Amino acid sequence: VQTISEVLASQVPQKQADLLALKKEHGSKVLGEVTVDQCIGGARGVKCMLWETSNLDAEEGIRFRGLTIPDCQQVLPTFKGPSGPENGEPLLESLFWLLLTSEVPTKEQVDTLTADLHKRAELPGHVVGILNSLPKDMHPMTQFTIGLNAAQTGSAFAAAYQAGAPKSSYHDYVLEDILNVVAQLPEIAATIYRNVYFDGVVEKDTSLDYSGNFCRMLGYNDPSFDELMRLYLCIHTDHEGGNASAHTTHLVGSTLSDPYLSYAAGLNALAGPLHGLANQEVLGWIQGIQKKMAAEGKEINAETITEFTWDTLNAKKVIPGYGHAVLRKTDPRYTCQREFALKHMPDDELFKIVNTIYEVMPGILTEHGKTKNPYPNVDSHSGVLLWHYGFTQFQYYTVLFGVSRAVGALSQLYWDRALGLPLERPKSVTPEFIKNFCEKQ
Ligand code: FAM
Repeated sequence: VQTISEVLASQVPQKQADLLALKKEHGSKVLGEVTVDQCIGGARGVKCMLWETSNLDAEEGIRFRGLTIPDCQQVLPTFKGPSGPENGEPLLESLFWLLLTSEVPTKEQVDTLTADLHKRAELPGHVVGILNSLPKDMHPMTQFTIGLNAAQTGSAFAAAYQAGAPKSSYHDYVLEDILNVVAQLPEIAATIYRNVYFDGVVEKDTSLDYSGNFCRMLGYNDPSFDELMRLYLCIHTDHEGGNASAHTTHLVGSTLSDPYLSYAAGLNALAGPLHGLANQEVLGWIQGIQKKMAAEGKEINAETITEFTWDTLNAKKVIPGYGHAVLRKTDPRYTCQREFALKHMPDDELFKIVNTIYEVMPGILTEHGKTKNPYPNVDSHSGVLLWHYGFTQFQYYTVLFGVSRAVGALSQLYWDRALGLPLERPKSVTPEFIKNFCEKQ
């Protein structure tokens, strides 16, 4: 069975030639214009970066190497069997293989990757000590990025670059780092969780897959929760290149900062409330409803949720878990979580509240008239599933998002280096320039 490194090495020459041919044939062609609104408004829709591992369609949502989430659930190897819903959710390692190679792996290939990641999971000696020294009230995402930066002493790319490695070999060392980072993130994440909320003890079980072992390290021993973790980690991996955590990783990596430093930067973007921290914000918002209705002795229903929503909007605050910079329909990452809940926890209290929110929110946000997308995104459902299994520490939720997003952002980083993509450096313009330039038009 070919290992992931062997498969990738066999693909690089042809991919390099294909990109050169694309550049040669179409390099001077125009992909679109940039308006003043886009320049001032966060570059929405500006086509100016190459990303091959996934693509996001505003209407239908994400495709991982051309496959939708239901496609992945059909064809990617699962924990029990080769593939198919009766065998459960795809393994994160299956999706990692697909994102890196664009090929659907066999269960045998995935098993080699699982074993390889377990082998690479040992943290450098000083990392746990540094994590244990951090204050318990430091946000878990801040601890996470410190832990990853601390592990950077293990970067093969940084060492090779300092030793004068030729540019043609960069992607080989970057792949080493990428596999090591993905392998080490669960123990860094679990150490933080066990330190902050329990006794600091992390128990591994490397007889399981990546997700199952991660659940044991977190202190969970429920095969149903293992299945949720497989789904959760798969759907948060990649959402094309423009989202803040993927884009930051790509930008920092373009300076030849190694994958540890590049993804640590991406994690700091993910820690933002408008991005990955929204999954924590959703639970806080729902708890706000529960507290208010309990205090007023009212039932939580469409009417009281509507009232609470308008209170939030009138206070000039956003409804976490709704809206999206690209999506204009319900996020398929929401839909697959809903299906998981219908299958595993149809009578869950919080699931019923999320359903009622879904019934009223699009109408309210449309009436409010500001957001371009009144539908739910991935974050409005993820906390409900975790909470059901007793994972109620929602200040920690974005760390789980961070373990997953590494797989997407770093899979692309491999191809950035293998294809020799240069330092990313868009042109900024001053207000005066815009004024003068536009007055001449
Ligand atoms: N609640 C209230 N107002 C919202 C809103 C929401 N859920 N979503 C957008 N708006 C507002 C937005 O604040 C803006 O108002 P201002 O002009 O006063 O700034 C207006 O609607 C137009 O915004 P937009 O063009 O529709 O959205 P953006 O592309 O600017 O922003 C989001 C996209 C995701 C940042 C925005 O929808 C939002 O803040 N959502 C709530 C936070 C959230 O759930 N983020 C997680 C997104 C998820 F995909 C992820 O990254 N994990």
